[in-house]
Amino acid sequence: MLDQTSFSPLSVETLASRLGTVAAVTDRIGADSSAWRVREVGDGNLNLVFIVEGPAGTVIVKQALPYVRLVGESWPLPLKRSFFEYHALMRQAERDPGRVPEIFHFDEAQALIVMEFLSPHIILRRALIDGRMPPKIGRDLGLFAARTLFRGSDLSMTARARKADLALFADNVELCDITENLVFTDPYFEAEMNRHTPGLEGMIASLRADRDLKVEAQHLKLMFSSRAETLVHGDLHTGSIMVTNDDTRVIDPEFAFYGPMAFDVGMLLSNFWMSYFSQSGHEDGRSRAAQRDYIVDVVGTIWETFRAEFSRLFEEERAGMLYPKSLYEDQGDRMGARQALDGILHDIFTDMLGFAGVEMHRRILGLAHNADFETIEDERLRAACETPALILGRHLVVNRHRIASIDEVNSLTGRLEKEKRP
Ligand code: SR1
Ligand code: MG
Repeated sequence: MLDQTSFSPLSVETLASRLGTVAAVTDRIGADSSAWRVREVGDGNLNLVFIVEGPAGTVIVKQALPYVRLVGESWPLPLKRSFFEYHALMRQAERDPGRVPEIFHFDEAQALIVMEFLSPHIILRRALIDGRMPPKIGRDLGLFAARTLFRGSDLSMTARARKADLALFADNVELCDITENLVFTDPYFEAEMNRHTPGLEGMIASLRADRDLKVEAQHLKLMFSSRAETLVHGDLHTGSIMVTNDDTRVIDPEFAFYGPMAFDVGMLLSNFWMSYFSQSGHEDGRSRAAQRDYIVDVVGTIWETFRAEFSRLFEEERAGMLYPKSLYEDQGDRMGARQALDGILHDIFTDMLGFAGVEMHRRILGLAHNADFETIEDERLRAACETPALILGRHLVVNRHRIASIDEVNSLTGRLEKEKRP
């Protein structure tokens, strides 16, 4: 049990004296802690993040706070999320080497992780807002999703190892509770912490009166809470990814738990589609048409890469208890294995669309909005950008079983974007 009594939050003033004797830090940035330069740069909803620069190098120190930073001490949140983040990062590093920051030190009592300083990386969400087009992200993210999701499941692990991990991450109750409420429920009624851009009231009223939508959103919540298929990142949006033109890193898996295969991919694609609709709010005199085309291309690449890599792993690495080769390949029935794989991928695709839909709604109607829309200062323009995302979100949640391909969704985003223009 984590002893919360010894916990003490770091500050810019105290960090050097607190970590000055930790070899994992001094070995990397230099032992003279009086020469360290410390900046707090956390801009997320939950934690403290420090950049610590010494004569020999730089590290990141991330520390959980015992409450939700975005809201304040009135919303307590356990420090143990740092433990889940650490363990998720270790597993992701094994399952897709090089795609997460290197971890140098973990202090469970202080809920802090010392990790690689990624430079000159920037947050992907920021890059997309600025109109940048990092060229490798589609492939990198598709591979990351396929490898981490496949290799954390009963398709790959021994039943004993997977069940041990299932038990380990089952205690991440409070972070799951955030998602269960904020993503699947709060957008669909007048929850206390909800907020929205003025001008969306008519749209909101119609979404909250939409019985099919509310039923489907709860079906998705049931899936989220009960389908312990694999270790998911749990919060895989474009703010949890850092990029350069040559490198892509996935950060912040503190929401990790055993959940549905489709959850991470749904969250991820949703955030690209929201970025797509936000582009016209960032035009600044120059068209963002090319940026929209780029986003469509990235979405297609992520999904196709995910499919291809998941299929490869299914064929080459399938060693868990599910769909054993003894039933198919070993009997000369390769078609049987193919049929099983097609069924799995079909279900992931359908569920992924549903998760993408609720994510759109919660980022526009709930507590935690995204900078893609929030940085559009003109509220009328912002509402105009958010409206097609709300419409698409509803379509994805309610009609997901009837959507045949990722191209179909990308074409619909194009039509909705055109319709919104005067
Ligand atoms: C109260 S936490 C709000 C959101 O921030 C995190 O990044 C997750 O997305 C969570 O839903
Ligand atoms: Mg985060």
